[in-house]
Amino acid sequence: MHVSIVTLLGAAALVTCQGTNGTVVTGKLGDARPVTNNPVVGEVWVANFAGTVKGLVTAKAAAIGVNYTIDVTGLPAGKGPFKYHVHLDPVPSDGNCTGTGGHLDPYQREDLPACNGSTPAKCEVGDLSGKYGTLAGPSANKTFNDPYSALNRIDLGWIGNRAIVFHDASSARIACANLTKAA
Ligand SMILES: *[C@@H]1O[C@H](CO)[C@@H](O)[C@H](O)[C@H]1NC(C)=O
Ligand SMILES: *[C@@H]1O[C@H](CO)[C@@H](O)[C@H](O)[C@H]1NC(C)=O
Ligand SMILES: *[C@@H]1O[C@H](CO)[C@@H](O)[C@H](O)[C@H]1NC(C)=O
Ligand SMILES: *[C@@H]1O[C@H](CO)[C@@H](O)[C@H](O)[C@H]1NC(C)=O
Ligand SMILES: *[C@@H]1O[C@H](CO)[C@@H](O)[C@H](O)[C@H]1NC(C)=O
Ligand SMILES: [Cu+2]
Repeated sequence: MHVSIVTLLGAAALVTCQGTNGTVVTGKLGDARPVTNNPVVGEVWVANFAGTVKGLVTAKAAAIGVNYTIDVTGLPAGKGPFKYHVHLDPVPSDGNCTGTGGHLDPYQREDLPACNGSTPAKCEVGDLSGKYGTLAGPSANKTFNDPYSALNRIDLGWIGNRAIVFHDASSARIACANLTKAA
């Protein structure tokens, strides 16, 4: 009995470690771990989009991870589906989205193979659209909980003072904004 359960768990672990092409997608530091140490549950951080893409991405500290709301208009017609991520670095003062660097990826999983949303712990922490779905546009109003994002700065999944970036279907960075603590 005990042995067969262990065998089953082992087999399940093997299956979930691999993408459909057989590539191991677990990060070098393992799978992302749920965040249960946010210091202030309910604390709100906001990325304010005021260009063609307009609106707010809100990140609220939850008991486990972060509750995000994507509430934007102006995603350009015909250019979707749109991706959205937490990128490592804040937006340079000139607004150049290239300056935000790559995705927040503290477990060192890297971009490829593509994230499969059915196993979100095996995705880059910052790959929010990979985990929770792309946006069709031209507007979006989407709320989801990401267990692996942190609003505790000592956690690997810390998202504060980084950037939220939207990409079009060609992966071009069409809009970006700093994620800062709401006043
Ligand atoms: C976060 O979202 C979950 C549902 O996904 C909800 O139960 C929880 O109350 C929310 N937490 C906060 C702080 O809003
Ligand atoms: C983003 O925040 C950084 C500081 O973290 C600041 O230097 C930069 O000017 C801000 N970018 C924009 C576009 O406001
Ligand atoms: C944006 O920043 C990147 C480097 O981060 C640079 O290569 C590129 O030339 C910049 N683009 C503009 C329009 O300034
Ligand atoms: C994602 O994982 C699920 C469950 O393992 C699998 O059925 C599905 O085919 C995968 N999707 C892709 C695009 O690989
Ligand atoms: C999203 O929903 C909120 C609350 O219902 C509403 O105030 C907001 O205008 C909606 N945004 C969009 C882009 O539809
Ligand atoms: Cu991105």
